[in-house]
Amino acid sequence: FLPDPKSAAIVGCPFSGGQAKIGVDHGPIHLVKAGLEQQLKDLGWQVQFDGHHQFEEIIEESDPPIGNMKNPRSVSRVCESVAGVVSGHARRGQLPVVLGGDHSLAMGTVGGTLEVYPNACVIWIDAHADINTPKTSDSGNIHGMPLAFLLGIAGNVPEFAWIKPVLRANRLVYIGLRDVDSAEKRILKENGIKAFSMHEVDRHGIGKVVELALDAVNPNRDLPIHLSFDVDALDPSVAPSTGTPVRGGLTFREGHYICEAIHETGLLVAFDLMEVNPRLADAESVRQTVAVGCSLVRAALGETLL
Ligand code: 4U7
Ligand code: MN
Ligand code: MN
Ligand code: MN
Repeated sequence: FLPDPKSAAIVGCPFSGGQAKIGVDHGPIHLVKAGLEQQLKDLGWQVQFDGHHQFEEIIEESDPPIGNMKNPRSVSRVCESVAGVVSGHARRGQLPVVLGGDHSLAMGTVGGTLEVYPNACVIWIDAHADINTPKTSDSGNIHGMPLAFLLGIAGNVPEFAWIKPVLRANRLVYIGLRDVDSAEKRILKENGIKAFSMHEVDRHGIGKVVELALDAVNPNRDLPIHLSFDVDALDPSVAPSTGTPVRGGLTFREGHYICEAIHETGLLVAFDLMEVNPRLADAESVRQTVAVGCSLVRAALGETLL
């Protein structure tokens, strides 16, 4: 089944433990302060927002690395709780709009979506592939690993045993990649995962790329879609306030086009907006990044230009 038409739930996830820079936990607060809830209501949506999630009680005070994984217990417990919240909203027919926080949270968001929509496909918009395993990751930052856990290729990490290998490689597609680690390139090849890097965006144009991406994971246009948007997919001139900016990214319009085109399929069941960090860059850059974040959510929920 699909969610009720025009019923959404904003899930604010102020969490930064999947990476090392302070501030990304303030992303959701800024996005909501900018008026996101009312903006979605103005588009005709019923919006539930119960305040940001409080992770203090489940975050582990002492959380030494496991192998090279940083803050593993906190990340795991936060994601497990987010998965429950997301699946709860989805079961009630609402479209979860999850505001990060860092992209490790996607273990929770995608996990939650796939509990309710087991055949959903995932469209991952990012400069990065986020598919390192604990063994291949150089940084140890778990926001670079969520897809490895979701695909079940991360190896045996007992702390993450709750994550079932719910995502199949043929249901995952990327747009926007331009900073992929060499081990990640191997993982993508070995698993036959479809990816459209900035090279393909340059070659075909964004319109064609979105069509090809949908052909890859949703050939009959009948499967539910989880759209996970890392704001660093956008060019740093468009979205400067993020922890791992990479030049040569999507333009303002290319980012919005992706959201608009996915909305037009009528198949969107969950949307993540991740990695907005209002503590990085100057006040005007922060304002710009938060505004573009809100605007992407609106596009995914049906805002049109005409
Ligand atoms: B994000 C990186 F090494 N691949 O694993 C890593 F380049 O959620 C970056 O996309 C990960 O922002 C970026 O640390 C994670 C690095
Ligand atoms: Mn990224
Ligand atoms: Mn990411
Ligand atoms: Mn990032």
